[in-house]
Amino acid sequence: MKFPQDFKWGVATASYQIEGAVHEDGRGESIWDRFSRTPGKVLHGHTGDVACNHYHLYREDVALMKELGVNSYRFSIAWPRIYPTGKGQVNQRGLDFYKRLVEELLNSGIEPAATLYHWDLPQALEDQGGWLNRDTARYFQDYAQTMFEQLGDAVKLWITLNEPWCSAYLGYGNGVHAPGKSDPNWYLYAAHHLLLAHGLALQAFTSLNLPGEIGITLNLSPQYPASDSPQDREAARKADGFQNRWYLDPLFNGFYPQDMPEFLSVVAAKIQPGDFDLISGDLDFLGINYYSRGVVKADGRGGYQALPPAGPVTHMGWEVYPRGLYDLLLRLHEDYGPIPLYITENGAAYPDVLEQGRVHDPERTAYLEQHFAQAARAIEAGVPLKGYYVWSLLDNFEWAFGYERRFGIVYVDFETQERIVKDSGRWYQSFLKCNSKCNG
Ligand code: IFM
Repeated sequence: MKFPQDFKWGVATASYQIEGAVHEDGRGESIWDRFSRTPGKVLHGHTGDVACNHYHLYREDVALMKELGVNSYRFSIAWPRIYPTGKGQVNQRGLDFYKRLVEELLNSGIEPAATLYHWDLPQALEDQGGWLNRDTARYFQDYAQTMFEQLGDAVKLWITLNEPWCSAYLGYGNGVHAPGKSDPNWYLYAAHHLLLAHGLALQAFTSLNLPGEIGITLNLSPQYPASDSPQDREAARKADGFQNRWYLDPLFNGFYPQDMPEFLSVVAAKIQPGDFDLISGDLDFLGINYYSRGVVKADGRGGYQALPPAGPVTHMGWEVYPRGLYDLLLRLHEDYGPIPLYITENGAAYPDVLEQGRVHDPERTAYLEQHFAQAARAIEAGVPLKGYYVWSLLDNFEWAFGYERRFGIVYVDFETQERIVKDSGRWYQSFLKCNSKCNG
């Protein structure tokens, strides 16, 4: 596998999934604190109260990254640590945590890549409507501006939002995620305000003339027709519109997909003049979270139906389909490029067990190796792929599944907080060593 010399190889995490320390140093309540404490919302009633205790163990975790040999680390900043109620007075102690983390990374030769929003909205803003309220986008711009001013010299890679589809659809469309609201119209309103928040953050970044780069991360999944019939192809087009184009088109073209009239008529109520100029502001890169594909067929009523996975699946029930990554990268390059691309997440959950101090996870190693190979093929085909972040460094709080789904290349014993590098982590380590020898 050939990768460019300056390729970023990293691991990724997110604040609520690993930090714990939810009551410390003035952090405010987030929607995930509230949601995870609501009975029946998270498997086994798990919460992020302690998670991986990364807030206290971040030095050890950075040392682990150094040992693995990654050159970049994608983490997210918890908005309620910076602004406990989402706005107003900055909480210096919260800010200091990220300054310490960034310093530790830089001293270890690891480049920080910061995501501003990975789903932990301050609960106080949710109490005023959350992402259904247009003002939230303005508060996000203020928070983003604070972070750019405070960390803009040290952090050179910024991601505004992680997976707005999830925040909007799972949070406001079907209620599986915080804040647990469910209404199809609310989904579209929330998505529009999230995109607007992204655009406003981009505007703040540009106005500061900072040295770094800024982008957004989308969870993208190629949608294949179950057959070659015109009906199934049309079904795949619709699924692609819902999953992918509803975000890609406004970001790159400045308008929502015109072939989705039923969505357009709903969202129209929330669009104001100038919104698309902000949303389609110049991106330095696009971040892609790729886990699996979809295969769909026509449902006979003008809609589509997803087929069950045809191949092997991970513990999440997601089909392992490495070829989908190649197809996706080429498609993005053709339809929306040229734009530098990063794989900001890719990885797999398996029901790992600790046996005599080791975790043998050959499926995860195979998953990563096969996906790396598809990324290398895409680069060979001319796609400007600049980096790859494995999800995740640590086993962590997998949202509605609590701690039951393990994505880490490092095993976490949640009783003792001991970290044990899995076989897949060792494999990644030797891949990186070999890669820097062969391509460095
Ligand atoms: O754990 C999540 C992450 O927070 C966002 N992307 C998908 C991962 C696995 O579900």
